[in-house]
Amino acid sequence: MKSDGNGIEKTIVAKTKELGASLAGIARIEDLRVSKSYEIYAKSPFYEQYDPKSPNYFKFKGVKWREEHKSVLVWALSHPASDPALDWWSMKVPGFTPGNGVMRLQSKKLRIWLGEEFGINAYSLPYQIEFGGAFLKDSAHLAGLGVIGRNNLLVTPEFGTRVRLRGIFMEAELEPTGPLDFDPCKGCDRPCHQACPRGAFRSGVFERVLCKKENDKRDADVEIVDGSIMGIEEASEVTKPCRYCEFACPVAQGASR
Ligand code: B12
Repeated sequence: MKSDGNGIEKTIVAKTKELGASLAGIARIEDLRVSKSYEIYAKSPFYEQYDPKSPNYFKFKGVKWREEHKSVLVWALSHPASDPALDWWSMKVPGFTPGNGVMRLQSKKLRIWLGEEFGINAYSLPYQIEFGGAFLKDSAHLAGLGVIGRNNLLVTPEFGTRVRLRGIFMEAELEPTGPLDFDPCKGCDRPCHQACPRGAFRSGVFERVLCKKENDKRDADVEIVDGSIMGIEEASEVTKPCRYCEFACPVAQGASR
């Protein structure tokens, strides 16, 4: 299917927001394939299952990006500092974090709606790259939700860095809704770099190994949290990922949903 030029993209973005997304947009998969993360990741994968030498290196564990997938719908859910539990991990929570749980359901509803409303076949992307997921910051940049900041995160005008992302591949050639003309890091003295407890920006750019040290430590530092906080019946073991670089970003401080 091809865009009819009559604003199907606007209808899809509006529906995504109606279902609870804070921001939404569309990008071309051919642009995503050549985006920076794919170039870098092929040289230094975070997950050892990723095999850049395989004939089709988007193929992980039998999951493959299909030729028919032409566009990605990407959306953001605001994760304000006032609602920290959205981001806490528990094996007992569907989708592992309360925020991901919400986005998984949005994804299912959107996939069904795209089929019923427009006859578009869609594929709800898993979060993990090694199970066929896509790089969501690059997708969101191309779709115009925000730009990649010096903190290595997507910075959006409306919510700063404090969003979580999700995506759906669509068998439809749609017009991209981005990128955005926005340059929030220009002239900023980079409080995000100072805030990192591991000095992950000490060289001036993000160093994954240092960031991972902090998140691995937090992974081991589990706390028992009441089920009511995580939206489930029983108490569970919870880990709280690091958010110092996110919270330090001055863009849209104080924004809630
Ligand atoms: C693996 C992973 C991690 C790993 C490894 C991180 C890494 N960056 O390598 C660990 C556990 C360390 C981690 C840490 C964090 N993560 Co993380 N992570 C992921 C995951 C699953 C894949 C990311 C990845 O491997 N990218 C590939 C590498 C090569 O790229 P990169 O280093 O991240 O960044 C590249 C791009 O920015 C690109 N780039 C640079 N400039 C430009 C310019 C343009 C124009 C474009 C298009 C691209 C581009 O090049 C960069 C490499 O130098 C994504 C989810 C997903 N499916 O995308 C979440 C994700 C990126 N993480 C997220 C978050 C929030 C975090 C943390 C704050 C921890 C937390 N509270 O969850 C920290 C932040 C660290 C930081 N400042 O980057 C969010 C980001 C939200 C946002 N606003 O951007 C995501 C999207 C998950 C989500 N739930 O929404 N993460």
